[in-house]
Amino acid sequence: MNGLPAKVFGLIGPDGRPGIRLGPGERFRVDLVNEAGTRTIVHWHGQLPPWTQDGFPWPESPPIENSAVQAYDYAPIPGTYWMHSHQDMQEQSLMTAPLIVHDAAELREDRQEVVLMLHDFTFRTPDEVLAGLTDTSAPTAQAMAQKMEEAPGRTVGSNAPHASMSSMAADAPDTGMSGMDMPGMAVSGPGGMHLNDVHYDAFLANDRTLADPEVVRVERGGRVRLRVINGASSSQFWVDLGDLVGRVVATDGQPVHPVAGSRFPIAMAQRLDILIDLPEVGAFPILARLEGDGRQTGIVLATTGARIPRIAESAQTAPPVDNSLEARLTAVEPLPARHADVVRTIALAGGMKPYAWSMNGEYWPQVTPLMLDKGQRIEIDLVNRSMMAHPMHLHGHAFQVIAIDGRPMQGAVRDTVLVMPMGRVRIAFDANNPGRWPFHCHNLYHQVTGMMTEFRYQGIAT
Ligand SMILES: [Cu+2]
Repeated sequence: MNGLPAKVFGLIGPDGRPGIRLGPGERFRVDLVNEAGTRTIVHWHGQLPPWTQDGFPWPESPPIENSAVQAYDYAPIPGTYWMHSHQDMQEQSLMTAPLIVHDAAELREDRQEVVLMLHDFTFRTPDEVLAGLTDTSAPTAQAMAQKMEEAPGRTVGSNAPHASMSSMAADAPDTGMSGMDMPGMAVSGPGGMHLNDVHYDAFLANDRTLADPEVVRVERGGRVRLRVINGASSSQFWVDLGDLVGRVVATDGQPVHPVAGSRFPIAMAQRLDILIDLPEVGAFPILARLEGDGRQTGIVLATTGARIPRIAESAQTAPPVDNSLEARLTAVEPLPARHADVVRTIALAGGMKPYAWSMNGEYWPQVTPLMLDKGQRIEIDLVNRSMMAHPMHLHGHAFQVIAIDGRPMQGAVRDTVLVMPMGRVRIAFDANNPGRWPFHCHNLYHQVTGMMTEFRYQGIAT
C-alpha cells in the first residue's frame, strides 16, 4: 500500500476472488474456513438468515476458533450485499467482501456487472486508532472492542452504569447535546457538524488506489450495472460518475424507482445499484470522493484501446454526505399499509471528548433489549442528538424509511439508514424473523464505544 507492506485479512471465495456470487435460486450453502490465525465470525450484511447464522458473536453463536469450520445454509435474498467480520475490529483490517445474489430478471437485463467496493485503509492497527480516539492505550482499546462478545441484558430494565463498564463509557455525558459545544472537538463540516473521526492513509476501490486503479474492460456503448458497496469502517463517499448519467435502481439490495444523476451519496455499509449506459468509446472514471475532504478513490471503465487517464488522488473538497438521495427514493415493494403495534424513539448521542456514543443513554453491552413479538409492525423514530451522522444498521430485517425530519414518505426498503446530525428518521419493519438482532451504528468506532443495542423476540432463550 502506497509502496509499503501492509498485512490485512481477506475473505476469499471458491473462485479465488473476494466474496461470494450466487446464481438465481441458489442457496447460501457455505463452509467458512477460518485461516485467519485468530477467532472470527462473519456477518452476511443485509441478508435475512435465521439468527444463529447471522454471524454475530452471541453466546448462542460464538466466534469460530482458528482452523475451525462453520457451515451455513439458508435461502439468500437477491441483490447487492456484503460480508464482514463482526469480531473485534477485524472489519477495519479488511475482513470484508462482496456478497452478490443474482436473480433471473436481472440476468435477462443483459448488463455487465461491475462491483465497486470501497474501503478506508490505515497502517495503524484498529486498536491504535481506537486508543487515539479514546485517549487510552491500545490494550485498553482492544478490551473495549472485545465487549462486542459480551451478552447484553444482564441489567435488563436498568439504565444504571454497570461496574464492569469501561470508565470511558461510564464517564460519558448522557445529556445527548454534549457534542454541540464540546471543547477540543474537531469541526470540519458546515454548521458545526463533525466528519471523519479517523485520518486514513488510503482509500481503496476494489483494494486499489488511484495510483494504480482497476481498469474494467467494457464494450462499446456498453450497458453496466454498477454495484457500489461502502465497506469502509469510518468513511462516507460521494459516488461521482463524472460526465455520465446513471440511474439508481436499488439501495441495500432492494429495488427503488429509478433516480437519475451523476453524483450519489453513500453512507457506511450502504449499497447502490446504478445502471449506466456508456457512450460508444472511451475511458470513464467512476470515483468515490471522501466527504468533507479532497481525497478520492475509484476505478475506470474503458473500452478496448481507450487511453486511460491519470487521475489525481485528491481534488476539490466534497460536501458532507446527506439524505438528499434518500429523500427522493421510493420503494418498488413498500411494506403493506398497517398500523404500528410498537412505536419507540431511540436517541443517538455522544461526542468526541470523551469519545463515546450511546443509544437512549445506554452503552453496549449494558443495554436494555427492545422486546418484540413475532407478527408485530414496529416503528422506530431515530433522533440524532449529536453533531455526527450515524448510519444505523438493523440485522435480520429489511426496514422501510417512512419519514425524514418529520416528513412522511414511502421511502426505500433497506438495512442501513443515515441519520444526519440533529436529524430524525423514522423506520418501519415487520417482526418476522425471531431471534436476537443487533441494531447499531455502522461507524465501527461508534459501535465499539457503545452505539449498539439489541432487538430480541419474546421466547428466545438466553
Ligand atoms: Cu455513529
